[in-house]
Amino acid sequence: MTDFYHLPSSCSVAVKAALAATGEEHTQITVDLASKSEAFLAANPLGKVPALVVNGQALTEGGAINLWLSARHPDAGLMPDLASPEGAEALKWLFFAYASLHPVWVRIFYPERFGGDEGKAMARKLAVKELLRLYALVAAQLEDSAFIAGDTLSLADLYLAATIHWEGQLEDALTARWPVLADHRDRVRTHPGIARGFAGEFGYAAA
Ligand SMILES: N[C@@H](CCC(=O)N[C@@H](CS)C(=O)NCC(=O)O)C(=O)O
Repeated sequence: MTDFYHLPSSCSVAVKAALAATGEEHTQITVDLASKSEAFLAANPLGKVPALVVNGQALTEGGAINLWLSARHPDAGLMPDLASPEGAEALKWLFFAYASLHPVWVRIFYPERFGGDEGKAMARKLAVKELLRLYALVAAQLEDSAFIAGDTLSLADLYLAATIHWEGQLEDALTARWPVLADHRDRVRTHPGIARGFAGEFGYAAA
């Protein structure tokens, strides 16, 4: 039995997409961040999505959850052989997405955590600057390839495509500056197997 704790239009969309692509059976539980249930906090004491509870074992960290799902379902083709050069490239971008990019988005969503009430405007301003530096790398990579780690979709694409939808948080849209990001977002969210994960999210019609 698998329970998936999900917040619509958040980073947990990447796990929703991997669940759809792998066909892993699960029950989706929508989280209300303003009123966290005991079961959700037991799954992740930090009170963050995504969390997966598999036969009583709690899994957190979106990148780890998705790597585990992909290892369980190699036929879904969500990652190349990790020991190959392609695998190294896909892992590099997966960790870039979760370890470098996501924390910067957190600074934009919750600037008061980093600067308090007095410093939150500056915390947010510096985060936007850093975010643009990181998406410049993503955009440069996507000038030459359809997906972030080459011509085949991999797990980092799921997370990146979700985050590009958050550009409404910024004064200047990422996709206006880098149209390749819009192409990538649309390529991923309409990809066979993945599309069901994005359905009902970010204003798209439900499946
Ligand atoms: N390192 C965690 C971060 C998870 C995370 O920050 N999730 C956000 C939604 S995108 C959340 O639940 N935020 C609520 C909060 O920070 O209070 C992961 O990659 O899974």
